[in-house]
Amino acid sequence: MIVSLAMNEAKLILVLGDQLSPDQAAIRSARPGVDIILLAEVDEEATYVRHNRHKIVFLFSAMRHFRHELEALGHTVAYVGIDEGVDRLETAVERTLQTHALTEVVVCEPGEYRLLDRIQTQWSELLGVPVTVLEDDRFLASHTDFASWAKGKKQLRMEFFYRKMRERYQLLMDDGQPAGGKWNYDADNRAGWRNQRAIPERPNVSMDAITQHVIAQVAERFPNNPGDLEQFRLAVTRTDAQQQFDWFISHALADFGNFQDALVEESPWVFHGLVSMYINCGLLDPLAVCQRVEMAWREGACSLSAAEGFIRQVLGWREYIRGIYWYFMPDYKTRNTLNASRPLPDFFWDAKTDMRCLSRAIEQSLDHGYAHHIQRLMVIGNFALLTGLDVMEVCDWYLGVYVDAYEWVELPNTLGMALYADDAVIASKPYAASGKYIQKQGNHCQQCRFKPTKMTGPDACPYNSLYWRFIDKHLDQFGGNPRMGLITANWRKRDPQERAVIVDWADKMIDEWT
Ligand code: FAD
Ligand code: DLZ
Repeated sequence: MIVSLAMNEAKLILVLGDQLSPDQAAIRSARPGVDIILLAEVDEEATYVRHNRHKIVFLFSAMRHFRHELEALGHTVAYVGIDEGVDRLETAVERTLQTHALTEVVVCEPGEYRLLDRIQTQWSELLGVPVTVLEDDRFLASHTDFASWAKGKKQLRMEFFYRKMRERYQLLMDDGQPAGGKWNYDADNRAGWRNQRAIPERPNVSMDAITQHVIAQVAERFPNNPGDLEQFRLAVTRTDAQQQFDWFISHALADFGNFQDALVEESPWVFHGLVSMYINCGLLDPLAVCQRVEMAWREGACSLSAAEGFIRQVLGWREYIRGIYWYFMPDYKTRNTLNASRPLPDFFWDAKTDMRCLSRAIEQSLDHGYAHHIQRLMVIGNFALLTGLDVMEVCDWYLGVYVDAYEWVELPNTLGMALYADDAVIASKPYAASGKYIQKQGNHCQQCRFKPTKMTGPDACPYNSLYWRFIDKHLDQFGGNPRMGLITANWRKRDPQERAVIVDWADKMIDEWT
């Protein structure tokens, strides 16, 4: 008797907007016909940073489609739409508990500390029922895996973590050795763009009535957020996301390797995968994506350096970044190694700057919610690093503006990798570069009024003097870093008057922007 009562006690399974996988832990625990699955579009999640409208449309439409996917699997779904004006997730949960006889809440752990902390410390008391948080096992390294790898190590370098992951998942391995005899083909992934290839047109994703309705709602509710909704082209179902990925395999993967770091005036996407948004919200599975890329290489559809370059990003960087986030939070978010505190220039919100590379990268980030890695790291991030922009303001910008951004992945990439603010956990030296690097990687400089060959003066590329000012400002700090030794020694050798002119010029520009 007791057993059957317990069996009939129904649970509320809360599914967050980035947990849209039918086999995630909380949904696996759901009993069709007994438990209720709740999906809720709520004000707080839509406004805690200034999200790109593409991100909001993408998630709301994907959530609405996921509801139908769950119902087709026999689940009962309670759905709260944004027009119901529910303030936050706990309110949606509370209401559902009141309208159904439910005795427990189950949720797969969220990807942001702010939410996990609140659920773990407040929800049970607030809601009056037990709340169970299940580990998110859609990732390929669990918290325990990462912690046991990290334990006792002085430096947590991605490369060594990645090798372990390759062995564990037997990706690109032949007889216990890395395929081709090398673990990493990064040196083959850095070609600059000189119009070597035609860049294929991305296929259109068909837009159904659900997405059109969400676009209208979001346009009305979020009139001042970035995002040109006329250009919304993202897949919102598992099938369409898979089709986008299949297109990448057939049309772009072969060139992805060579041009991974290229900066291209004509195309925001170049040969990139455009899959982070789908993997991060659960429409694509990270292991399946890697296995498919390995298969493409084994079938001769791409080079080993292309396949390895891609798998390194997903199996290596993505898992490593997530490991770092949970290993060091909440302290990680408070770090600011270089004491950067300048306010964000206005052009972060309208892309109106004459620096062509920066303007293009910001413009497409605002319009589409997408920029590829080198734009995020070496154009926008590099500018923020050199200028000393406030770490939290920059992080909030990245968290809002990109369709694929959740704090577990945004924060270590921005605060750690781009801004060198995490006490050198991720990067052993700052990813700082002058205009020369940007010129080498692409063709923006040809359209730019600034000259990468000039250091100061109205037509000098600002990245040049900003770079040397940055070195000058942190000379003592960087002087002790063996990887920065040559650069700092070169700077010290320069004529003090010449140095002062460069630093003053950079200071003047920074004062104008911030
Ligand atoms: P591709 O170039 O095709 O790469 C394939 C996949 O590898 C990506 O889809 C992604 O899943 C994974 N990947 C590659 N690099 C990283 C990385 N450093 N960290 C995690 N995954 C990686 N990625 C996000 O998913 N969300 C973010 O909020 C985010 N913020 C970033 C902020 C900064 C400052 C930087 C430098 C990088 C950030 N990245 C972020 C990583 C990377 O830039 C994006 O994953 C990538 O640009 C997504 O485009 P894509 O799918 O075309 O990637
Ligand atoms: C990003 C986002 C947005 C815009 N809106 C919602 C929402 O209304 N409901 C929801 O469940 N999730 C949303 N999300 C994703 C969450 O912010 C995300 O689940 C947490 O930040 C944890 O990663």
